[in-house]
Amino acid sequence: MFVHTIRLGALLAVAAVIAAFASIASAGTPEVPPAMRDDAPVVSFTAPDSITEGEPAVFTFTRVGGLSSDLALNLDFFLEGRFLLDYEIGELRFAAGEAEAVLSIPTEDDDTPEPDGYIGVHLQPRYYTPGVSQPYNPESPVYLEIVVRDNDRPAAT
Ligand SMILES: [Ca+2]
Ligand SMILES: [Ca+2]
Repeated sequence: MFVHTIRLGALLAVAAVIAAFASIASAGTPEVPPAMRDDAPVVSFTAPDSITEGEPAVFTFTRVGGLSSDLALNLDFFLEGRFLLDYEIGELRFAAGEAEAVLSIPTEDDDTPEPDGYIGVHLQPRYYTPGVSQPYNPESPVYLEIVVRDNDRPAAT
């Protein structure tokens, strides 16, 4: 549900995003990258409605348009519940020539009865500059979440 985009969740990609900005800033070349044109690819993504804990949460991204260069995505992550095995999620990018990029986040099948949770991904524009064409254009819906269902029964009392 889109309402969750305004919720403050676990922002897991901050370090990767900052690192990406830093490397671009230090490059110091005023050259306009090839993707910064009006023919910027359109990126959309899909995800299942729900999984059971222990299954990976898989978000599949597709780009339509220029495929010649690699393309990093700017993602925000939202989380409810304790389902992740690893809270460090690396940068996701399309390889040059590839129209599809898959983000697979492993979840843990623990023994703890707990409420169902979710993993949400918000696809953001990349390096937003007012009035300048973007390296890619996110296609709606830009936010999807996968419900993570618990599969443990409460302990007998
Ligand atoms: Ca379990
Ligand atoms: Ca559990």
